[in-house]
Amino acid sequence: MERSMDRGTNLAIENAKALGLSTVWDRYEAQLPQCGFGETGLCCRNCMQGPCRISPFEDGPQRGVCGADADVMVARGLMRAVAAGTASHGGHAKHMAHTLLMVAKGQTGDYRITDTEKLKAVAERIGVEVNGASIEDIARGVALKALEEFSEKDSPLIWAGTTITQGRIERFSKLGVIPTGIDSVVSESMHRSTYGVDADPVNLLLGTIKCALADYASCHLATDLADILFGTPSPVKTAANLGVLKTEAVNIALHGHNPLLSEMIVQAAGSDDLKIMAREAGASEGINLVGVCCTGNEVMMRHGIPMATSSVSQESILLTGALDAIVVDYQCIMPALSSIAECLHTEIITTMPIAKISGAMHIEFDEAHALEKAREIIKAGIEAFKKRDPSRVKIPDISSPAVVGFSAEAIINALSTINSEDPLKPLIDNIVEGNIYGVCLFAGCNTVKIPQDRNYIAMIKELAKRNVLILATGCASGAFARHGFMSPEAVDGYAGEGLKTILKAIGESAGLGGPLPLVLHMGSCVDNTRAADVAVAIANKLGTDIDRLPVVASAPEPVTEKALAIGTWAVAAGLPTHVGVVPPVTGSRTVTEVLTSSVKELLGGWFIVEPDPMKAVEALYQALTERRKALGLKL
Ligand code: BF8
Repeated sequence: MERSMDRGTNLAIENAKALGLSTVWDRYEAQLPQCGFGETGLCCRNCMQGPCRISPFEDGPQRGVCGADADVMVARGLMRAVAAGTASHGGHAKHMAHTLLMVAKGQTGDYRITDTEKLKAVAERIGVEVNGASIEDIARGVALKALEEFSEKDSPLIWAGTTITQGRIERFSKLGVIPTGIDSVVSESMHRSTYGVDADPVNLLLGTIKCALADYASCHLATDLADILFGTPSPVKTAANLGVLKTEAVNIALHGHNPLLSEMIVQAAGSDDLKIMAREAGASEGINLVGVCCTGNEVMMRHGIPMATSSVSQESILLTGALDAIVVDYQCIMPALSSIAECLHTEIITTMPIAKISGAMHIEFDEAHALEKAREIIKAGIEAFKKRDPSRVKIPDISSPAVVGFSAEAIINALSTINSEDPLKPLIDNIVEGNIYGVCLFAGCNTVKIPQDRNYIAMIKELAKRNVLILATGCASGAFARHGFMSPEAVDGYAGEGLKTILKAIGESAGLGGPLPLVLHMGSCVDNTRAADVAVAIANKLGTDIDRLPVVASAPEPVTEKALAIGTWAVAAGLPTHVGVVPPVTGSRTVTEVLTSSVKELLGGWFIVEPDPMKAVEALYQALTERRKALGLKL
């Protein structure tokens, strides 16, 4: 099977072969055929009487040792996956909240409140007194409220309750799925899915939705606090693909998720003494930072740091032989990086006590001395540069220009240049008229199970041609950026006439000197909530709910438990949500039926499971058409 649609990645794979190194694709092939029980969710290791497997054939065992049937087994497995995803986003959000509190208390001099307007807006939204209060007091109030979100309270999560429509709140209340604590719902999910607790698949699925709503709150919280600390993104020009590495520079990749680390490295890399140190080491172009995965998205949209690669192809950046250090925090970091680095000069630098990798250098990050730690990391990169073997350097000369950084605020700002009184009006009018047939949010990862980027490329070409406005986050952004879809130039090549006209009109009126890019980059995976904010604003303005809007979501190449959590809250938010890889649920007819069909009655959204990208486009387009018809919009 073809491994990637990306030339840069394929060249790096060839380098791996030449060096006798294996990559994610080789390891995947070594695993084939993968276990059919695991693939369908029919394997349980929740107790030591197992592992149990349920036979897909009638004459085999239909229950595990405890008596759990296929439905219970699959529903419990899904709940645990969503809980793991929620724990990850929750951990990220909590880390931000602790740091904001440190800033408010003056316990760290390296972070500061960058966006005071956003701080005040969030404070007002969540009920923290703003009038007459100092910035530090407001920050303290916001941080404390944020930290309260994690344990069990007697009221709904504020970051969910204050950011969604009234209609959603009513639906969720009716179903009893409103979460009252982020960590507590993760803990509840682990409890109810353990041996001998919840054995009703539908009840388990409702619990899974409750957990996913806590995931939504964590993501929103993480985004809000990142904007407060580091600034709300606005459009910035950058580039993507392996060609952003430089032969004559110390190349340091920022990989992982939380901008608390990557922002400090960006700041430290600007210091003159470190730049001089890099030059003295022989790097005439100084220090070159590049991004990988979601923290790459964070620094790309705030500083224009180029994106080298993402998720499934993360090894490729080492295989160029030109990467001197890769600094990581947590999530989506392949342990394999360390074995590749063993054969090259690259320093893998772990920074978090919960995320060490054998063989890697560990420089423990500490928010109280963040800049000092960041400088230490950069110095380690400079030292590694000295060991680089120039004969091994093979940087593919491939990169695409991109314009990124479309936060909800940036979109509203751009729209307000057309109508300052009522910024959403031009967007809504164009949706009504059909210039924009609908909106599709692309999110999620790249998977080894699909030639990298294949689904993204196929789907965007078709949807853009049909005038669907495309938003993207996470590794979906990486895919589009690599292939040039995040550039204004792509508009002429791929957008349908209606979409082209509106992207040009907004881009020019907003002073971008050309159209908006074909894909609006909204950030990292936690930033999926930025897209939700836009949908909520439109729904509220129209006095309707999200499940009636012509808005859909797609994760065409999903991988992680986090992606499952996000997909589940997208469905709960009312969005028809496509996944291009079959999740491990097909062993249960009940679970599959609920998620792909009957959940529609309850929440308005549903999962569209479709590995074929063109069929997925048809299904999403049909969902948009149904909603346009129901609203009486032009077809
Ligand atoms: O949180 S898209 S592979 S990097 S999980 Fe991971 Fe998937 Fe990429 Fe960001 Ni999101």
